[in-house]
Amino acid sequence: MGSYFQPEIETATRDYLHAVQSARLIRMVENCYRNVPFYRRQFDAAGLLPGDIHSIADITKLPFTEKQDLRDTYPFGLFAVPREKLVRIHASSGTTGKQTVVGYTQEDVLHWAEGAARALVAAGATKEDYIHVSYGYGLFTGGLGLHYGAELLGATAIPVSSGNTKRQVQILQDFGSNFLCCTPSYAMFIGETVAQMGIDPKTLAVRGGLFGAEPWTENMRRKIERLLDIKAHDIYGLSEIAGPGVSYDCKEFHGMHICEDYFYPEVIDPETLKPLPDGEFGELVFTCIGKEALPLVRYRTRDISALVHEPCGCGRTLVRMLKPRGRTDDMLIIRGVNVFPSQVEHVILEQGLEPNYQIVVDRQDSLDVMTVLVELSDAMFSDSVAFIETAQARLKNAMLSTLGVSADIRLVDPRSLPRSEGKAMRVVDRRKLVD
Ligand code: DLL
Repeated sequence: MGSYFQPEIETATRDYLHAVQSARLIRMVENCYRNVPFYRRQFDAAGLLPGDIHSIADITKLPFTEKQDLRDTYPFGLFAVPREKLVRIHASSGTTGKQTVVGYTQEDVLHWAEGAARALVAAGATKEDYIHVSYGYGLFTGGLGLHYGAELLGATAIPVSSGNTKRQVQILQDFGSNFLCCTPSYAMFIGETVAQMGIDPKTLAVRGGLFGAEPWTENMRRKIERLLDIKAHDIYGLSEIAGPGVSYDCKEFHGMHICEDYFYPEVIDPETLKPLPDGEFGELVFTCIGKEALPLVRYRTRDISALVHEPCGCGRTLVRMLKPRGRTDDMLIIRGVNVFPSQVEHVILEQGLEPNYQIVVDRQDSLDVMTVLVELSDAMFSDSVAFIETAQARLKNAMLSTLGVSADIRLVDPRSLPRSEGKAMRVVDRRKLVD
């Protein structure tokens, strides 16, 4: 048994949770129908009225929402509250340079912070602790998400943000940070830097970490734990639902407990769209039953996971999701940043180059490295070396400003990239994610 941030919810009975979920779903559906024209149209098309929803068991009557719906209504079209009720906007990258924009009311920020605080406590943090946040601060939800969670807990947030790894280590050492929050690949890099700087991790005060925003494995968990001499906890979230803290590891490390009082989960077969039983892997779907500003209905995350309702040794009754195994779409996560191959293609075309390209992703010194190979056209091939170098530099800058993550660019000879007779093999992902 451990301690909980909100035991009344985290250890509630199923009946109590169902009652909370049912009441919130009914309120949410009314809110959507009244305030979001998109949902009114969807419900009308399905012949549904808010009065048809009586309990959480009726959730399967509702239509699904997809990322495309957010794009089609960019930027604020799915918001259910007037502007004066919004207190925060975040965004994540999209396919054609357009971002997926999400908004929060004061209540929404509080509930999100509660999720992050639950995650911190489940990892063993208390109000006595220094929480070192190395997720990026900005439109990405990682930094501010853990930051608000730490403050709500009453712990001390250290908003370091990402980058400048030696300085990160210096701060860990000098401030005596107790918990480290960053992507698992960055945690590995920080761990390796600690070793390079000749520091014995046992001399650091850091006891645990909350690592997420990208898929990682049990093997990587063991490596990080060894490198930093800590317990490495997984934390999951997505901007559309809330940031980090939608679900989190407890001390049992058998799946992440979902804040199902706010984010109701289902796992469906992505082909038939039918719900799957416990333990079966499929596409994770969330309904934001407790959210005011962006109450998404049955949002298809594209993440592949499975649900487990069995009781957990930690005493929490909240359902668990198993470590995400990948995605049903082609989205890549490079150093925590979401990148779609179509976005890369868009930049290449914008720069007047041919759409014959390949994206190679590798891991060097625990960090993701993305290289984009782009074929020169015959005309460009005959140009001077200086011209080609300028084109390469321009493309590199354009990639960074559109994707938000840097890419190495290699302009290659015409017709030198492999052609495919079926689907183009645009991505070569050399990162090993299997244990
Ligand atoms: O990555 C929010 C977050 C920040 C989560 C910090 C955890 C820690 P997005 O940028 O919108 O939001 O990306 C969401 O990242 O659909 C998953 O594919 C992936 N993802 C997030 N957490 C995990 C995790 C943030 N723990 C997308 N394991 C999601 C595997 C994860 N994949």
